[in-house]
Parts: sequence; structure tokens; C-alpha cells
Amino acid sequence: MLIKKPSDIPSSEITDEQVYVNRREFMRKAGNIGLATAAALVIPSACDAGVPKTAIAAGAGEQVKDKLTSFEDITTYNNYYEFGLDKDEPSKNAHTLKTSPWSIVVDGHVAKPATYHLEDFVKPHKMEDRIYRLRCVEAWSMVIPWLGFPMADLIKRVQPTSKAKFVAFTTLHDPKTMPGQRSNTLDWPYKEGLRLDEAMHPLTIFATGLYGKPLPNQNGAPIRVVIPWKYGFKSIKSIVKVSFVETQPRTAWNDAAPSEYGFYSNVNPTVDHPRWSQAKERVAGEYTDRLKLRNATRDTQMFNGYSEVASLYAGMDLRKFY
Ligand SMILES: Nc1nc2c(c(=O)[nH]1)N[C@H]1C(S)=C(S)[C@@H](COP(=O)(O)O)O[C@H]1N2
Ligand SMILES: [Mo]
Repeated sequence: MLIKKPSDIPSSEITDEQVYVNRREFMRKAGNIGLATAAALVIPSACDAGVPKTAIAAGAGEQVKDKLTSFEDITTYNNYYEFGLDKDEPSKNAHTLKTSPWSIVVDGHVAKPATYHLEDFVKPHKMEDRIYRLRCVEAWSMVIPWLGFPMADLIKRVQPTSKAKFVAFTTLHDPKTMPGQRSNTLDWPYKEGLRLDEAMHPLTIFATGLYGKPLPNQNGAPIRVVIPWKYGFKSIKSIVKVSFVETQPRTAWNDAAPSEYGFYSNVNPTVDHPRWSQAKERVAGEYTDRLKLRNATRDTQMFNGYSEVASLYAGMDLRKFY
């Protein structure tokens, strides 16, 4: 079978996955990416115009062999309540979000509080490819190739004081462009928080892109949090504020339903949601129908497979701190 070179393929036939995978393969051959990222690519045996779709969803330590979720699924099956409650609504509605200019306030217990233009917030940091499994509390998961930088790098730059124990994040509040904020589904703006050591963990990133391109609006443009060992709702989208605080901050889902969503929300197959099991998950793309838990066939792993974070919770009862 003829293996077409990328230049032989009309651009209309090149999918976002191909562009991304080809670029990574080129960089790997050129020796431009480190061992950890190079190991994240597996070349398939199939000779299908060179479209490797198998990758390793890698944490800093543990590596799970996995198939990347397609660009199509990642960008049309979303939770972003500011743009609708159904999974297909954010991709239809989020075009109204105005992502430029964009500024981010850093305040609270830091030596260097500031209001940054997005460019200045991002520019000093080295961007990295990170393939992470994102596991929604609704028991579906995706494997997403993010582009971003470690949150720890930003935290070191703004220099939290000894009073800073938690980091609180806030999404844009703009009912004019975010139709969901015109009803009281959540107490807007969407809020999330992490303990400072969780925010500093090398797996925790600010993401500005996926599949090698800027984040689509429905995925949280222009900048979002991605924290891969926690349920998806901790990965707050379209952030405008990062506050360093002394006490555990309020979070959108804990406010809305405290018995169902805790502050920690670590992926944990042994602690069920009050209304459904968390033992298994459905891998997005394997079924084209709506969320159906009976199709959840993959065993959910403790900390979503990122076992290197376990030491953050040593001695804590994760049933109590859910
Ligand atoms: N501001 C905001 N951030 C949010 C949400 C939201 O509704 N609003 N949904 C969360 C949930 S429940 C999940 S599972 C992930 C989904 O991210 P994705 O659509 O990029 O896969 O975003 C999280 N971040
Ligand atoms: Mo979610």
C-alpha cells in the first residue's frame, strides 16, 4: 500500500489529528523533544497514510497506553455550562466568547500581584505537549493532547507568601456573551480551587491549546486549567482570575450540590457519586450516542491512573475528603 507523504495529501483531507501527529513525529525524529514526550508516540503497524492514532497518555511517571480521542469528539462533546447544558451546545454557542483582548488578574497573598494581558501571562513560560486522560464525573473520559505550561512555573513567578495555602480560579462573567449565565444553573461566575501543593504539582498545567492549535472556545479558550487526576469539573475554563488565599475557596459544584461534589474530587473508583457508580467509565468516541453509563466498560483507575500524586493525600480519608 502506498503511504502518502503529507505533501501529497490535499489539505482538505488532512485532519487535525494528522497535522498534530505528523508534527510530533517530525520533532521526535529530529530529536527535538525530550524522552518523556518522545515515548508518548507509538507508530501503528497499519499502513494507513501514516496516521498513528495510538499514543501513550503519560503522566510524569505512570504511562497508560491509549488511543487519542479525535479532535472532532474533543471539540463537539463538551461540558461548558456557560454555553448550554447539553454536550453539543458549547460547540454551537461558544463562538460568541470574545477571547481577545483577554486579561488575567493575579491577586491575594503573592509578592507580585498583577493584571496581565494574556500574552504576558503566557509568554515567559515554556510550552509543552501533555497527553492527559480527562475523566468527567459523569463517567466518560477522553485522551487529549494539550498544549500548555506547568502551573508551578507561574506560581514561582508571582511568589506566593507563606499565607497562601490555596489557589482560587474564576471564569469570565459576561452574560452578554455567555448565554448560560443568564439563568441560575450555577452561582456564576464558575469558580474552582486547588490546594497550593496540588497547584504546584508538575502534572498541573495551564492549557492554551490542544492538538497543537489554540484552544477552541468550547474547550475553554483562551486559557484553562487542566488537572488530570481530578474529575473534569476541576479543570476550569476561560479563566480571568487566579487568587492566592489562606482558606479553602468556594467552588461552583460544591456550592451547587455539596453532598455530590467535594472540594478534592480526586478520581476514585472506590467512592461512588451518590447517584451513580464511579467504578467504570465510557471512553468518548467509542459510542456515538448520548451518555450511557451502561456503556461504561473501562475500569476507572485511582487518581485517573496518575498514581504519583498519592503522596499529596497521605493520611487523608478520601471517603471524607471526596
Ligand atoms: N467555566 C467552566 N469550566 C468548566 C466547566 C463549565 O461548565 N464551566 N465544565 C467542567 C467539566 S464538568 C468538564 S468534564 C470539563 C470538560 O472539558 P472539555 O469540554 O474541554 O472536555 O470542563 C470543566 N470546566
Ligand atoms: Mo465533568
